[in-house]
Parts: sequence; structure tokens; C-alpha cells
Amino acid sequence: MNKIEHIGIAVKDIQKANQLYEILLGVAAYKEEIVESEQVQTSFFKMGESKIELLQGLSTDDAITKFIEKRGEGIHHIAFDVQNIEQKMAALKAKGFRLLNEKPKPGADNKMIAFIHPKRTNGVLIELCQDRTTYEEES
Ligand code: CMX
Repeated sequence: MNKIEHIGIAVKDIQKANQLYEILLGVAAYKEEIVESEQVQTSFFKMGESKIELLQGLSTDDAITKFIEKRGEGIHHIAFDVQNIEQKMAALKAKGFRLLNEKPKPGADNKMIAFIHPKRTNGVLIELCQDRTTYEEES
């Protein structure tokens, strides 16, 4: 893993959360994006190398809505930047980690992403992500 790419926070009302995090972090969101395939609305904040993603569910059964129903608002995942997502997925699978998708899928902020089930990572949902541009160059 290269670094923590971002921390994802599940929120009920992303407009209100955007205002709050803008005050808290001292910067406005640099990007707001709907990820149709995940049925989530996202916004991204950047301070130096560190990024925070806010996520609100847009349906009744997307991952964020279900997470909030069960556990309330809060940290939803930690995302790690990786050099080659397919190689990393294969290596982690071989070591017994439970990957939630077979292939990388397009995520927010120009990334290809994959998830590891939280039950195998001490209760933390882990996201792997690779910049979509470098991913497409490689494949
Ligand atoms: N962090 C930690 N634990 C979590 C979790 C999370 N984000 N989401 C669910 N869990 C826990 C549940 O509380 C539950 O625990 P208990 O068994 O103790 O009650 C357990 O995991 C449920 O596991 P499950 O029944 O196998 O799965 P769910 O239907 O609850 O779905 C998960 C959970 C992680 C498999 C699913 O949300 C998923 O596939 N996530 C990946 C995709 C995703 O999160 N997309 C949204 C973000 C997209 C983006 O970043 O752009």
C-alpha cells in the first residue's frame, strides 16, 4: 500500500455535512460526485496529502443507507492507494482476505476501486484504489 488515500464517512445529509466539514477543515469540498453504480452521493475534501470523503446513500438499500440504519453515521471505510489494484487484489486474496468484488470497479474521484470485507479486517471496511488513468494505461 502506498498511503491512506482517503477516509470515508457515512452521513445522512451531505449538504449539511458539507457545510460542517468546510468549517471544521477550513477548506471547501473540491469535488461533489454521484456514483450511480453505488447509489451514493459523495464529496471530497483535501488538506495536504490527506483526503476525507463524505458519503450519503441515494436509495433504500445501498451500502451507506444500510450502514447508517445499522450502525449510525460515522467512519465507513479507509481507502488505501495502491500501485496496481489487480495485483494487490490477487495477492491479498491468496493470503486469505475476503474481497467483495472479483474485478476493480469504477469509483468516485477518478479511481478504480475494490473492497475487503470488514469481518476479516478487524471490523474495518478497507477500500483499495488506483488512479483510473494509470489503471487504463496498464490494461
Ligand atoms: N464497516 C464495518 N463493518 C461493517 C460495515 C462497514 N462499512 N458495513 C457493514 N458492516 C458490518 C455489519 O454491521 C455487519 O456486522 P454484524 O454481523 O456484526 O452485524 C456485517 O458487516 C454485515 O456483513 P454482511 O451481512 O456480509 O454485509 P452487509 O449487507 O451489511 O454489507 C458490506 C456490508 C461491507 C459487505 C457492503 O456494504 C459492501 O459490499 N460494501 C462495499 C461497497 C461500498 O461500501 N460502497 C459504498 C462506498 C462507495 C465509494 O466509496 O464510492
